[in-house]
Amino acid sequence: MKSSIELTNQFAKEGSVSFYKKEELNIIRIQNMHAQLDLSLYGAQVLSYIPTNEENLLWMSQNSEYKHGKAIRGGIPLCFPWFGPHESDSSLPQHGFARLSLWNLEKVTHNDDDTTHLSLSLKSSATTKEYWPHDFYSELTVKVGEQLEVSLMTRNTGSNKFKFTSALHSYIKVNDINKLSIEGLKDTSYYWGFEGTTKTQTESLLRITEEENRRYINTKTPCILNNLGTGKKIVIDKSGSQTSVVWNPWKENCKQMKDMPDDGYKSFICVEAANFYDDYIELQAENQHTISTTIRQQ
Ligand code: TA6
Repeated sequence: MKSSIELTNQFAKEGSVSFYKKEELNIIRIQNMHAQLDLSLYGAQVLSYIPTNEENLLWMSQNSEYKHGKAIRGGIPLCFPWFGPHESDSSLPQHGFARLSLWNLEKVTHNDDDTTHLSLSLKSSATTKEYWPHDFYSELTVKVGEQLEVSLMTRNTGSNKFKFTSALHSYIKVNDINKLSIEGLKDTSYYWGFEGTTKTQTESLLRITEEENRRYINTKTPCILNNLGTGKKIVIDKSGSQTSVVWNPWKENCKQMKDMPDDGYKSFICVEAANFYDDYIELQAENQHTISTTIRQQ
């Protein structure tokens, strides 16, 4: 693991790229004319995205820990190479090992339009093979501009095909969950949690009034979050994904989660681009797949 001094020497640029430590973890901060973004190298997890003169669009739990071996609660955790519990071995970590791994910072580039691109990599190793026996190379690209774009590319670097599921588990900050409505999922079928049959959403606007754990299938459309009362909308678009997840744990579950304040559920909604159910990804040797999400305020 590179120290923050080594990272600073290699990548820092006065006024636009800096590093700091949060408990055990190295965080990179990007600052440009469009936004400020913090990302943890552990998990390659975006922690915050603050468009200039605006508030953070992402939610981060004030009770989150920043320690190796723990998932960070908030921002955009990467779920890979499986989403949810492992399908056959419950001793393996929920949502895979990507969010629990130290990623390598490969590049930070600045472009003429003052956007900044970051790329981080994770490749198979003896450690990843304790969880998943395949050879792979994953690259996370984060584009910091007028909108936030996060793309997770995975390539099969072995000689046998493999399958995986994944998600960009975005925690979006909302002013008040009771005043939130989500547009874009009308007439879309979804599984609720681990239920085996689907329902179809008939409402054009989804309101969150209790625990929600909807896994929409065959959907490619953006979701628009209306923060009622503020006049602000957040648009979450995606590609390389036909599954969208909407999750809020609500009151009781939230109390059980140590890394979330008791009333945390009131101020976020997870809207996730995913590959799950029939939308799992199968890669032949040398093939690759990219799942992306964009988040912007309107
Ligand atoms: O995406 C929804 C979900 O899979 C829920 O079932 C819930 O467990 C959530 O993710 C959070 O998972 P985590 O392991 O981060 O507590």
